[in-house]
Amino acid sequence: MRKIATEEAFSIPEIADALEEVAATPSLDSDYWLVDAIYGAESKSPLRSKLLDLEDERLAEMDANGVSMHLLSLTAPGVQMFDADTACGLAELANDRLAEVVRRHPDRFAGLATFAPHAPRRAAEEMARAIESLHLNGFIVNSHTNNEYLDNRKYWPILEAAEDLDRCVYIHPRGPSAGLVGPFRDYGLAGATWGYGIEVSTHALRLILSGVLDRFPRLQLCIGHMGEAIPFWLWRIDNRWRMSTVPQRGKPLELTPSEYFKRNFVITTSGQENPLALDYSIKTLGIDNVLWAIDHPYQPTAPAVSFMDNAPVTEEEREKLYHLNAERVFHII
Ligand code: 1DF
Ligand code: MN
Repeated sequence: MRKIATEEAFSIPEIADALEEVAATPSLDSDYWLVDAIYGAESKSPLRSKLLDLEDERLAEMDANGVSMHLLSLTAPGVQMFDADTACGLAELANDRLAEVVRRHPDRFAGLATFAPHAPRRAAEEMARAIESLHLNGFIVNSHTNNEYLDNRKYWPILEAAEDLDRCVYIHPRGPSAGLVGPFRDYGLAGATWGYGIEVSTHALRLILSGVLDRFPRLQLCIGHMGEAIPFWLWRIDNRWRMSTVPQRGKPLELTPSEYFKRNFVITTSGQENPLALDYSIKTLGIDNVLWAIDHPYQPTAPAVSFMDNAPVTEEEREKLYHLNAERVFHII
């Protein structure tokens, strides 16, 4: 069975070096800890070289585990901690390199293009180039940029480009934004344990509740980690949205929150290998809305494969989870 993993991280030397510069100046940004741990001068983490490796150990590990393809994306926080000009240049470089490796291994790699949200017009141009000239498969964005979210009108050119190009935007985690991060600063909460999911689920709900999805009804979005807990919460979101003591603000919505979630979002299983959560998500969202992912190199490959090999689904459903849904959503041939 073809196995396409859909949240697989990579980097390029120029961006790793630029993040080493970021690590050299301690800051209050909630991604500083991660950047320092991976790219800091003192770092002994193997992650930097695993992120830079595409054609050696990565392909060998894919082969050893029967993984057909990585849908590659520039690792978090992408270019979103750099100033806008630097970010645009590095995004273009990363997309060029990504397209080259996909061209060398079209059956093993596909790619999500990156862009600099803080330069929205140039981002939209780069998005068009990434699809029309580089033939990449969609987009990745690492949640907030300078503590702002994509529902903000200044980012609408990005949403418009994704909708016009008919390509999905994967909203990947980064640490919580400045206004959200307070209580996450202790105990390592800002990372993947909890903060990443709260950051992305908040972002997704901003897109839903702002009415932006009435303006861009065909926008396709993807979130990882079994939907960042949103599937589990949908009933209550619908219920309280309708009846909340705290009034809804702004334009009335055309659909209920769960209807937007089912219409505009798909989820992946990155780093969530709980069969009950998978079963629940499939029953809540439908089998066509769930895609397999590993989250290489942050999660090991073998357990992600055995999780999906042993998932309590029919073989027809497993085909959808492992590759048919990814082929449809990300235009993978
Ligand atoms: C971690 C997790 C790092 C995920 C990631 O990229 C990442 C982590 C910097 O645990 O440090 O993509 N993740 O998606 O859960
Ligand atoms: Mn990830």
